[in-house]
Amino acid sequence: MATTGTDASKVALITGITGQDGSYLAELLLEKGYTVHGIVRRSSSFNTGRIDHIYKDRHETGVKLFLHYGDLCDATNLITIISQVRPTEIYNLGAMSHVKVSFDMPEYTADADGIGVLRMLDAIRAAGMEKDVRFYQASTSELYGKVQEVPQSETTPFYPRSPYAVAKQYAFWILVNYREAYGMHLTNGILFNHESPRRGRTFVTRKITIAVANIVAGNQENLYLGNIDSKRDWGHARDYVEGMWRMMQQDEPDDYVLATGETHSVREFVEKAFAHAGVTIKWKGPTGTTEEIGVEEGNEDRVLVKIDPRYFRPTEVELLLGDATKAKNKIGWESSTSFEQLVKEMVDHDMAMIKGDVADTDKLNRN
Ligand code: NDP
Ligand code: GDR
Repeated sequence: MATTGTDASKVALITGITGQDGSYLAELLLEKGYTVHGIVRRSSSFNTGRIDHIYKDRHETGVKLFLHYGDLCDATNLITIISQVRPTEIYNLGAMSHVKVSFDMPEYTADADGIGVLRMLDAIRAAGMEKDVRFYQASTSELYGKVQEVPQSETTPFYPRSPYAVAKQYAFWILVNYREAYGMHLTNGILFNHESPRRGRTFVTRKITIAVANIVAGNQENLYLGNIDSKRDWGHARDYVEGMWRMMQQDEPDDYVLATGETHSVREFVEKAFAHAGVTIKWKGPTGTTEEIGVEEGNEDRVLVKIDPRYFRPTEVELLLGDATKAKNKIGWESSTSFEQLVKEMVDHDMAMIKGDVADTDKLNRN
């Protein structure tokens, strides 16, 4: 694999560093000897729980992680940060990343997820750094949307099905355009769903694993879900940030799919998660309707899963299954966590978190 310079000479700037992927990526880059700068949104409550364990006050010695207040909706701020930090690699992970919420906030989503990328690219140009920096854009399998082809690869046509995906499609193409127009090192990583114990709690996998932990502990009765028949290609976020880094080490910029090559329904995720906690789910009622329920096998009066139409999307992405052959051949990347391992790690984590044996990152803060 082609690399440039020693890692100690590398300076990364990460937008979205407080998110799931940003926290794993920051850990990885610090391990590799990078100096890491992250953009953090000002919030009235602490939003740094996922990175508190790697953050040191900048007055201490040996500090390699620096945080800057900023926002993808503020062009002047981005120009200032990029000009001051002069990164060698930028990872643009910041986004309003919730598909369902994008239907409630379409304009903001377009601004942060679409125009935000344009602002980043123009900030690089304003800083005169277009030949000095490599840029990673967090593109998504949501671009494939309505099923055109299975499995989905870099050549599958896009058909976005949400304001989020439409904004990400703008981001994808403005990046390709700037790459061709200005010869910049810009790469789209088209990542399929990836999860972890650090996944936001309103995404379906984490919502399920926290609910399982709470139900088993007797803190909660039911789990309410939307469409349990949609299928996703779910990998582990830790594996996927390694793929992002590998893309940035290539001499030539390109676009790559990262995926596991397996797909599973939400229904299967629910079954596996409960099974791991010792509960067997049995489905009752008309399949795929709002009357369907999930009960405990052998104790069928105990209703564990209910369907709430509130969680359905106006337009759904029914089936995602990725083909990551190009990433395997060109950057030597493969997903290394199985579906079973992923579910187990998340359920184990959330059961321990409910018991108080591991920290709840949403409650941590940097005093
Ligand atoms: P998260 O939702 O966990 O993190 C999103 C991050 O973006 C947070 O740090 C958030 O800050 C920040 N952010 C939100 N809005 C803005 C803004 N206006 N300006 C600056 N920062 C902002 O997402 P993930 O870590 O899961 O995903 C990372 C990226 O990858 C996102 O762009 C997502 O769309 C994309 N993606 C994710 C996939 C997945 O399966 N996880 C798959 C494919 C793509 P705060 O903490 O303050 O909210
Ligand atoms: P997704 O992730 O939309 O694929 O986007 P999410 O976990 O939100 O949904 C996956 C599937 O589960 C169905 N579903 C529910 N979803 C949520 N959130 N809550 C529920 O109660 C529920 N019930 C069923 C959804 O309808 C959907 O089919 C994620 C995000 O990380 C994006 O930023 C990223 O781009 C894509 O993955 C790839």
